[in-house]
Amino acid sequence: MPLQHQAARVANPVIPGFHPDPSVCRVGDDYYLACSSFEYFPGVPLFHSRDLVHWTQIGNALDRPGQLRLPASMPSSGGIYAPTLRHHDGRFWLMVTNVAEGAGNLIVTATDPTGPWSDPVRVPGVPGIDPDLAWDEDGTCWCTFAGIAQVRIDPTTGQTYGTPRKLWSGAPGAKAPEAPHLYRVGDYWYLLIAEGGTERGHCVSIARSRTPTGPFEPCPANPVLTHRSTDHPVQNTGHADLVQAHDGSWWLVFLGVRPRGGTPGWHVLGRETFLTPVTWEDGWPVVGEVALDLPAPPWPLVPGPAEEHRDDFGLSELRPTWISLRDRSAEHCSTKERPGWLTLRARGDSLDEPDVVFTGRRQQHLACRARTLVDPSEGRGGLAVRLDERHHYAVEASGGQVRVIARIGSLRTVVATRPVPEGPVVLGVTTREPAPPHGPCTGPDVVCLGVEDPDGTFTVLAELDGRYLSTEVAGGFSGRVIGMYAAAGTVHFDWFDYEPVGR
Ligand code: 6LW
Repeated sequence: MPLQHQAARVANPVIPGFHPDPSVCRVGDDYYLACSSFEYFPGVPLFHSRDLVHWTQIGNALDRPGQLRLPASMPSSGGIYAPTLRHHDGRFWLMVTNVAEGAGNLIVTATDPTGPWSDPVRVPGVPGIDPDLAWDEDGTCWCTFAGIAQVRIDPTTGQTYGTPRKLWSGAPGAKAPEAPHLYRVGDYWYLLIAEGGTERGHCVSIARSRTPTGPFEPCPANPVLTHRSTDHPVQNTGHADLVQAHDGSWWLVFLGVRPRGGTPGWHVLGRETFLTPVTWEDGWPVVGEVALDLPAPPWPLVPGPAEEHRDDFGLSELRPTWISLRDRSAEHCSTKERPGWLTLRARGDSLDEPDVVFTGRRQQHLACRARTLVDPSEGRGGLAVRLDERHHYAVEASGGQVRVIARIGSLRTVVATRPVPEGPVVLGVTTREPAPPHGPCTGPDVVCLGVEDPDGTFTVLAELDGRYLSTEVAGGFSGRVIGMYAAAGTVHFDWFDYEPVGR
């Protein structure tokens, strides 16, 4: 891999788009990171990096139906929450919660992080979300989870021993002590947590003890990271994980959001993964300033392979960046049925269904453009920007017509229609900044949906306010996903391309 000319500053978020709850570990000079995935299949995106700055998705830990079943009845923002990824004893360990009814906590392992990952081991004795795994010097394993409580565990069998004990709940009165990670650093065990809820009050706090089981002494400088009550462009900073780099320096990965527009501000890409350096003073970590352009780490940068903007669906397996709603059975989603095309077969008649057949990718840039060539001759379907089943914009084709549909809360409306020649048609969506003047009521962005004429001219059929596809409006934990769907019959897609517009 060629080394990039050393840049002075590098872009944050290091993993943009809907990639929350990052958990990171290092094996030699390689770094691995996992995120939450909620109602999408496959679950738990996994990334690799050689420099902590450039991350390439190498797979998804839960990529077989036997590992992950997400029932249609499960609401959006249910499903897979907050993994912990660790390397111990020659193996990768990933513990995560499936909040879908009857599922709970589970552990999967792999010797190669690109997979295969094992079938899940269930952990019924851990009654909370955000499970962490940490091993004592003698090999004893501790599972610490939201609350913050802890129980001894055999991670190979999922057996827990005794009842969970409360450890520390962060600042008195603060809501939602969660996202614990426990580490041995020097003479202390450090318990890193998030608190204040995952919204504007979110923060990161830490406590330490001589033993992994406490008692824990809170850091006098808590919270060690928060952007609450500031006008910093990165808000909701929290849910963090620490890693010591190969040169001995320390770094924090954490989630943050980029709200835009007037007041109260709307973030549309979900919670993203950021990086910042950490130093130690008097045995406590000091979190460096969070910047959208981060001072480059003091080692050669190693960019991964350039991201391919276009997918011609020529491979028998979909790339790991594609995610589908609830499941991805061959009957409903296939690149084999019509080689060189993605074939989606409908189940449910609109994007308003929680388990509509939808396969997409995370919107990772504030301004972007996506297009697809759809053949609707055997059905009805199109291109959508989806936040959840109650918040989405789509441009769809069938029967010689293209229509733009907006669903906002309980309102659904056809915003525009246009006749098109029968046969395959290119549908497109772009997101851009609102035109000036900007005021207190200006939204975060504008979502433009349209169609390309046979001569290649793109016609915008509707320009819609992006705030309605933001977390502040829709609620929940996810972010925008742009993708293809089938709402009736069988719909074929020849290619899909996505690219940032500007930076
Ligand atoms: C996650 C919790 C949180 O389990 O949000 O921001 C929840 N932190 O730790 C869902 O991502």
